[in-house]
Amino acid sequence: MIELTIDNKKVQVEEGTTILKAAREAGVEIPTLCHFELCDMGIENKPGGCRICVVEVEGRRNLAPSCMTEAQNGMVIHTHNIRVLNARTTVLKLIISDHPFDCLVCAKSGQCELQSLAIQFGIRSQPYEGEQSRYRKDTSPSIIRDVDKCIMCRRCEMMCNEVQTVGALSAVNRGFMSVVAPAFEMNLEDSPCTYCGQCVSVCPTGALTEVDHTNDIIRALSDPTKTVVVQTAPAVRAALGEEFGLPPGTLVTGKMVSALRELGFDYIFDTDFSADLTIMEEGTELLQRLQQYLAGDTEVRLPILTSCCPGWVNFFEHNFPDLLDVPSTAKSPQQMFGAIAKSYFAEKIGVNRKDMIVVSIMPCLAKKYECQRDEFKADGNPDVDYSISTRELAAFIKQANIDFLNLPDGNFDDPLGESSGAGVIFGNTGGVIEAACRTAYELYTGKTLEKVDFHALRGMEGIRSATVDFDGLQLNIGIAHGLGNARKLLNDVKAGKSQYHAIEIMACPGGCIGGGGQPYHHGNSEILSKRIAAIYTEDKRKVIRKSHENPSIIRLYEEYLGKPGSHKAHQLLHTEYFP
Ligand code: HC1
Ligand code: SF4
Repeated sequence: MIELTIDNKKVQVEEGTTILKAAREAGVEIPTLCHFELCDMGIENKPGGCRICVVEVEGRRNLAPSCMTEAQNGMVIHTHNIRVLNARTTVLKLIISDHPFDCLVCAKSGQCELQSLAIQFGIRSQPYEGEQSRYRKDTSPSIIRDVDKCIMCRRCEMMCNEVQTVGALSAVNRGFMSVVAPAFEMNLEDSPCTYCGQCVSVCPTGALTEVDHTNDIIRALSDPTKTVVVQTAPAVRAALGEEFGLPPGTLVTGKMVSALRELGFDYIFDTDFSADLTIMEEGTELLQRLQQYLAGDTEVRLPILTSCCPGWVNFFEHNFPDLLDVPSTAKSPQQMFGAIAKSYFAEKIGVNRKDMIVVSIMPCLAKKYECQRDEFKADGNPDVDYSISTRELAAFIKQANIDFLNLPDGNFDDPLGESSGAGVIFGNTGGVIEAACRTAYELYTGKTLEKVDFHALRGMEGIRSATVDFDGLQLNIGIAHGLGNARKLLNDVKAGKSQYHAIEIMACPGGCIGGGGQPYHHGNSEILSKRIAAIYTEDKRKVIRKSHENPSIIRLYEEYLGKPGSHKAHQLLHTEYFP
């Protein structure tokens, strides 16, 4: 350990700690724009570019960027004296001189880190006549790039290249024109982008934001000829409350349902229901492949890969076109829900599918792209019309002047609102495969699974593995979250070296709870852990915790689909992948 003094406080830290981290450990907050860290996951961006975090080190002539400078024994540091504040203000003014002044209409207004610093440092006018760069806006199905607002913090580049290994974003041009962009400044849509949204979740300004469909939904809700149905993803309930000032990890399932009812949706259903349905189809597929394997079929495609995460689907379509027959063919719960809502449910209530609008509330930005894919349409009519993020829902609730915090707890409607605990845990890394094990175990062994909590499958390590005992059959399970980790497992599959029977992959660190459409967590991994804990609490509270025991799922098969894997189930609930 070494000892140093920061703002007159004695601080002891491990050797090798930066001044920025030492200050944080001492409870001294130094502002930054480019630095970003998700501690538990070893994710850190410190290009030392923004220079907002400079501090004075006694005895040194120049101010030091605290994110890049190692703390040393005996150092005396000032983080907020007049010299530091002047330097920080000047740097900030220079950044602002090359930034558009459209805060009133910016999608990030109120949550922009540059705006917050401008307020904190009392900047009230455009300080320097900078050369304003001018770029066109780039709109993809999920993400808008407003590149004039890029401040070259390069956080997005780190997420895209180092964490996700997608490589869609890198620094281009020089001087005022330098920004982060896809190669040759092509549109995001033409790049290998997966729409995972991790770049959006770390962008400090309005340079990267989601495509907002709230107005389309308001229009649908105002149209008396439309029946508007909404589904809510598992991870939304564990994070929506943060947008209303509730502590991270507060479950707001009931308030969310009440808010959606006040907003005017005709039916409020749950993606957890169709997560249960996914388990029925994907679990059946897993068992079929396993039985073929046990019967000596050497051609069988194992490990089976989960296919519910659209960022991950985009990733393997781009990067592993020769493995397209390995993932499960089961559609994602979002898309299964849409297919069932516009067939089974529409028929039940006597509504033509063209007069039904299906909206999904998702923690994810890739879901916006997923619901526009052609294979999820019938005669051009999409199974899911609009997907909005947790953040967009929060903004919509605020716009409608709904007193969210004082709403009573509402209940989902029947029949597509009933779900098991297995459906809920889809929202966390490891949850999909745990849910699959709860069902596959009983289907395979014919025995009741007494202990439904598979603790070996839980956790935050980027790649995890566990062996689950199916009454003598040792099932090897792999789990990866974050696309860089997924790539490692997929390379082994490609090389024929994978020891797994089944692998769950989620594109975002933490799974959907850390999705690109969730409330900004500012790199605080404790927030992700609390959301995960909330999801497991919701699972524990459920009377039914196995997908195949969900009475509405049982009825759906009895009344409509026949058996899991039936011809009708395949028509409605399965898909194919394209290079
Ligand atoms: Fe997810 Fe899924 S869990 S992909 O992480 O399989 O987005 O929450 O809705 O579709 O159920 C997201 C979450 C979500 C789907 C489910
Ligand atoms: Fe990269 Fe994901 Fe952002 Fe696309 S959405 S640019 S893949 S981080």
